[in-house]
Amino acid sequence: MNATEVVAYVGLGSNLDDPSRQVRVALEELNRLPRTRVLRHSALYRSAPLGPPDQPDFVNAVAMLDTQLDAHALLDGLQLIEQRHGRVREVRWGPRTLDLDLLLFADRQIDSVRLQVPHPQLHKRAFVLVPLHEIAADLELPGLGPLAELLAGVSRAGLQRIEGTVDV
Ligand code: A4P
Ligand code: MG
Repeated sequence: MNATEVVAYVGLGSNLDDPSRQVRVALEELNRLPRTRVLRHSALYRSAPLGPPDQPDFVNAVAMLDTQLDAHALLDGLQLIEQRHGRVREVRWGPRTLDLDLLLFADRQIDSVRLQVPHPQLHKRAFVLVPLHEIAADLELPGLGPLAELLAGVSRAGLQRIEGTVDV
């Protein structure tokens, strides 16, 4: 890895139009972003919706990337993939075909108009912390502390690992 490459983590979520397939296809698309590779990804997890309860369960996963893109260019790439999946922004925290959140970008803390990293909700969400822990158990989150400690503070109720997940 040369000096311009960094490791980043992306959270994937879908609860419409065959969510498992949406997430699997998105993992392949992440791997095709310019100057970016998926190094590792978690299993898929089924999770009860956070937000309006009258919506289907989500499928969530987390991917570890290495990338030479800067954080905003990576966000552009994530949003293009979301758009290809027919994502229409309507209800906050409502149903979506694909949501890609930039969870972590190296050990950076970013607070711009378009981008907050670490993702502001990350430390409260079992559907992010559990799959993240599966692929990066020893992670330290900038400004937030050890992943294992954050994980101990959230409930796993409503979260279920989907067995039989195959690698891309
Ligand atoms: N933005 C700022 N920081 C980031 C970042 N780190 N990663 C900005 C991605 N985007 C970031 O996002 C709105 C704006 O956030 C973007 O334009 C970007 O510039 P959005 O995805 O359009 O809006 P949203 O997803 O409706 O809102 P929000 O607050 O991002 O929702 P979340 O946090 O993504 O949550 N329940 C379960 N079980 N599983 C889920 O995956 N997901 C959500 C959505 C709600 N409930 C869920 C799940
Ligand atoms: Mg989002």
